[in-house]
Amino acid sequence: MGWKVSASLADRVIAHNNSQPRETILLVDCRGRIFAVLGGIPPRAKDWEDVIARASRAFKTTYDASTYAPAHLFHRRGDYSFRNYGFSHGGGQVRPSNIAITGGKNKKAVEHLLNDGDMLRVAGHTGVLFRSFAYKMSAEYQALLKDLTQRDGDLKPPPHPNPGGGFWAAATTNTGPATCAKPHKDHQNYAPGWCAITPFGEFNPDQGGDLILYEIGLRIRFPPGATILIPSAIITHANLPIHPGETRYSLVQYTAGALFRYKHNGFKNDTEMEARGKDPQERKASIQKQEEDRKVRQKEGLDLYTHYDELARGDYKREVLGDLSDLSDPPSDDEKKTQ
Ligand SMILES: O=C(O)CCC(=O)C(=O)O
Ligand SMILES: [Fe+2]
Repeated sequence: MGWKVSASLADRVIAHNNSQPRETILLVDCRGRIFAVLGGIPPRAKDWEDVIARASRAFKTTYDASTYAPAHLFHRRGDYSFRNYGFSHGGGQVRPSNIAITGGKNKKAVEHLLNDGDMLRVAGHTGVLFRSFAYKMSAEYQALLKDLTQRDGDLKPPPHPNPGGGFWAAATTNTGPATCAKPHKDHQNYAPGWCAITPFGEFNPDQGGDLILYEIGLRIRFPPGATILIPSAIITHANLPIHPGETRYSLVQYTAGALFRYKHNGFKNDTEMEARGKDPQERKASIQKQEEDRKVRQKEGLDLYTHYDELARGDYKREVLGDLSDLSDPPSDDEKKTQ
């Protein structure tokens, strides 16, 4: 493998966690916002090991049945095969569209993988984690998916166990066979949003495959079947290499930031917005407004994270406590009586 973790980063490793993958670990920032979740495996699913073993075989079958262009074998994120499925926006497109897949056999193979019953259970579990620990954010994702698919019936997100119940507009199937990502950010993803990463395959998680989060200096043990949700557009992440002969695959569920912008622009792309009004002054004002809007939206984006205080008080939907920006304690029962 062509990279390694620098000594200075290794020094900053403060967690080698998930040794009990049935536990969920929340990463909380200095303002109490839950900005990432080490979701582990579903605590009550006794058969999860079998689910993941079968899904891992389905990844191998998909890899064997597919052909890959060089760009899907050697790329910014590493030297391993991958295929994206779902819909996205950008690259000068007028409106969102399904991600093109070259070759009928390749399309069938990836569709077969994502529709596999065990993969659907994984998709269901990741959705539960998203909903539980970032309810407002997950609701935005779900609303976006609904709005876009209702406007354009041709758009097909990855399958979900409850039809119409999914969150992410696209999925990357990293078919390896030795998926080890180099340090990167997925800058096209919605910036504050979460992507969900689940590894599969036959590798020893005590000796490789760990997920490194650079800016926060964490190395996280990442066994097959565990799920981690991170803002992958803003945190540089990578995997430790695995041993020769081992296999590692992963499923990454994500939504492109351009889809949120398209909705925010009233279902228009950025270029259409900028072109509004032929008068140069008008156009300049429109672009400036868009920039200002973007800053407001960045702040609004951060507000979509659940605060740990809210969760600790049972308010996972962030509806009971309202604005917690001053982080003060809620009034006690006695105080409430005198108010
Ligand atoms: O497989 C992983 O753990 C990470 C994969 C990843 O970051 C990606 O595909 O963008
Ligand atoms: Fe990534």
